Amino acid sequence: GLGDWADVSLLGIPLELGASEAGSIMGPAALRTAGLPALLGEMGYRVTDHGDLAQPAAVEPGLKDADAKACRNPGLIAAWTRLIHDRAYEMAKGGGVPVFMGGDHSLSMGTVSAMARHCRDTNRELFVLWLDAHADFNTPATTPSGNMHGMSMAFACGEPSLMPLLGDRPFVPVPPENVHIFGLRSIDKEERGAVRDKGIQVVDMRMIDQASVSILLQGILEKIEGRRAHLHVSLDVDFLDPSIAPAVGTTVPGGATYREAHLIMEMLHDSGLVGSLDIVELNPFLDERGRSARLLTELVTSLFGRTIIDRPARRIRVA
Ligand code: Z70
Ligand code: MN
Ligand code: MN
Ligand code: MN
Repeated sequence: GLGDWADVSLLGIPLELGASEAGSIMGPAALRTAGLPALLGEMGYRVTDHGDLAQPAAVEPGLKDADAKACRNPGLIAAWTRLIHDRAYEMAKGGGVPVFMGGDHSLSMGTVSAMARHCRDTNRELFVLWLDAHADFNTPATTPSGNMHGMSMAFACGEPSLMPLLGDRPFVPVPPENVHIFGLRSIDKEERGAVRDKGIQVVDMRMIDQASVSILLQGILEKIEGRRAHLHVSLDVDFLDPSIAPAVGTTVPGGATYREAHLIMEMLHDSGLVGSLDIVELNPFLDERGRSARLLTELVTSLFGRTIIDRPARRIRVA
């Protein structure tokens, strides 16, 4: 139920092997430098910082030969996925709200699968809000790049060719109708077909322009409200417009504005539904005087209840 004052568990995931551009390995350090743990502490949360995961050794990924060949770093991504899943699952069991500081978006294979497993244990429905310019719904058979950060949502929904990445851990898929991609503006041809065929819920940028983030997000939250639910938010930096968040490898023009992004975070806070958060694809090597890291930190404090003026208190649900 709703905790009086939730605990927050931070985990740094310095992973960049799922992307082609190096630098997101420094993401957790930049978020710490921007003050994320300290600010949450000052807001009154009990913050436990679990530090950064250490790079694991590659494992045999278990993919079919042709699939492994189509992917970059499959043995290391498999090792990371298992490590992240194990730690994320333990953090969820420990209570409080896990915040995963990436690292590229392939880390969500571990975090989302762990939240799905935790939700099965606790008899909750998992919903995923994927704030991203991309759908990340490629498979080894459809990827144009080989980059596994473009496959994490397909994995979380149970893409069969990717299942061996999780090794012997119990895999619990996210029902595709519980996945809301929000902010989509770049999708590959075959991804588009898969997203449609699977029944993934999509809010694209055109819809945002025509109907506003407020109305569209409210619709999603109303669907989830009143259920035994856990909402996992996966925030890809490229959801934001590159003019306000330049620290990202593949910039896509036409992203969310500063005000849209803050409003989303404020509405998510007030919903009381958020159970866990990924912050991914921050590449500090490409940042301008730390502004992207600082903006992300600000957005996270809005998600955790920072307001412009006093408002009736609502707390994040302890999932
Ligand atoms: C493309 C691919 C992607 C992020 C790029 C791009 C995927 N669909 N994801 N940047 N965060 O290569 O699969
Ligand atoms: Mn992404
Ligand atoms: Mn993206
Ligand atoms: Mn829980």
